[in-house]
Amino acid sequence: MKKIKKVLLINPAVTVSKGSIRRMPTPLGLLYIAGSLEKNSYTVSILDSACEGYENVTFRQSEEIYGLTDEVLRQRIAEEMPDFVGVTCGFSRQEEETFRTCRIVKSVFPNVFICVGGIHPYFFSKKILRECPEISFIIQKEGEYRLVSLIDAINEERNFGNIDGIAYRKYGEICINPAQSVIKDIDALPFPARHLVNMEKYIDIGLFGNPFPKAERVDQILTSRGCPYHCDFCATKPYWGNFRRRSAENVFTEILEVKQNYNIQEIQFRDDNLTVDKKNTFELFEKMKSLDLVWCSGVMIKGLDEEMIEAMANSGCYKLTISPESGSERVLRELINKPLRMESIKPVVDLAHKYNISIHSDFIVGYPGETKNEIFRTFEFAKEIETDSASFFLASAYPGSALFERCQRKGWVKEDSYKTDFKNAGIHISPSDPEYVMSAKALVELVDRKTREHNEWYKSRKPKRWNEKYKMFLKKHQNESDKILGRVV
Ligand code: B12
Repeated sequence: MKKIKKVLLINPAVTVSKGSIRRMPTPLGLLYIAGSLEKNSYTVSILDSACEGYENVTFRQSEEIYGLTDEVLRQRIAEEMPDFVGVTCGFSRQEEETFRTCRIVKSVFPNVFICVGGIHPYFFSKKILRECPEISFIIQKEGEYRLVSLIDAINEERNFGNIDGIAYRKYGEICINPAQSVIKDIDALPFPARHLVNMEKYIDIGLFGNPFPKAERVDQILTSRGCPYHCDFCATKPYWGNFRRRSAENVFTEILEVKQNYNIQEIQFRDDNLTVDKKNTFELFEKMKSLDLVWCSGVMIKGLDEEMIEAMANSGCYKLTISPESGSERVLRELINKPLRMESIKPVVDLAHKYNISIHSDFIVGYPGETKNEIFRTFEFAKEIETDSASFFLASAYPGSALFERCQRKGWVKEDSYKTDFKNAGIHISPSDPEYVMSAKALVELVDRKTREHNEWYKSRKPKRWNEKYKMFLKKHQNESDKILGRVV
């Protein structure tokens, strides 16, 4: 058999709800894997269908898909002449585009092995191997070392029995070797292989995690993996496990690299929670003070005090995204399982404002078990804490979360509702259930209306701050100004 030398990694087209801001972050997972493959002497190329085909938008029911057409994708894959193909599937909703991509790969190179990875295939390995015969392997969880082990094993004609964390077929049966190890020393990983993608296009589009940047040239960096908490709706902990971080020195070196290579002026941290290890975070902020950079991130409210917020501001922070989730302590404690005290939230928002850092807040409403009063309390609470912008999301049963399992047990979601029923997140509680509050359709309308209302309310109160905040977005995406109000991040 021909030895594998050249690996092609593909980011499929992206599916979002109609009318959403079409974000275009770098495919960080693939960039990490590429770095690791290159270190092990494989030749790698990356085909980001979403980015290359960003302008090609098609519509399917309530969804919007952006990425290369079948024809162009086929042609691009053919040009790359890969010996092995890896495809990422980070969101459950991405399943259909992932399958489409794999079918196209096989139509061009029928003998090439395809491996997929990411959160969704991990939680649905059996189902995916059953439904998509084009896929030969699924990497379980972190892929940097596992993909190299898999390709080495194929090249050396070893069997896969003792490779940690892969799913595959053997004589028609599906075998899953569970992922038993995690990468403890993230500093040991090569930096994401940004040189393999057209960074200028991502920078030009400028819609990374936070689509409302302050500076012209943005990039993202991940400083940690995993989370110390285990919120009921979230798939992070079951996938990434316990919190692990990179050293401040290692992160700082990557920041210097992106600044130097791509003239980056703004860093958006892609972490679930940037400030878990306070000592290390202070060290990073201290180093960042020497750079002419601005930054933003999502953070956990717990542990944020004046010393931390001042250090953030001094190192260039202009915006934090917090997730109070609810205006009701009962909902947080009993339903969401989030260790957050209500009275700690407003002081953090006030402190951030004192240091001229803006605050975006994410809330979840319609949580199974939540009452109508609690839902409306959340809308009031967002105003009371005076968050600069807010997104109210409908409780969503994402595969991999405890909520998804509960909803399945109760019969509130269909197995594949994440594919067809995304906007109302697939949760349908029957009117005869004690948890029923209102229909899924009414809830969707409510969250959309309340998100818009909140953001209009803030705009009319602080017009100067508002204009400043959205200046860069409007400079690049003038004709999408209405999207700011609907889903402000
Ligand atoms: C940053 C982020 C975003 C960003 C950017 C996403 C992006 N495209 O990169 C933005 C803000 C756009 C976003 C949006 C949303 N997000 Co989000 N997001 C994240 C977050 C915090 C980090 C993702 C990330 O970059 N990880 C870092 C990289 C290095 O990891 P990775 O890509 O997974 O790759 C590693 C492995 O998975 C594996 N791997 C991945 N691909 C491949 C491929 C191969 C071949 C191999 C071998 C291995 C492999 O190896 C990689 C290296 O170790 C995760 C939570 C988390 N910690 O994972 C949620 C998460 C992925 N998001 C989630 C959700 C629900 C959403 C939204 C639906 C939220 C909403 N209501 O709008 C939207 C959906 C967008 C859409 N397309 O539909 C869920 C997904 C759950 C699910 N089962 O679908 C997650 C898990 C959070 C959660 N609450 O549970 N998100």
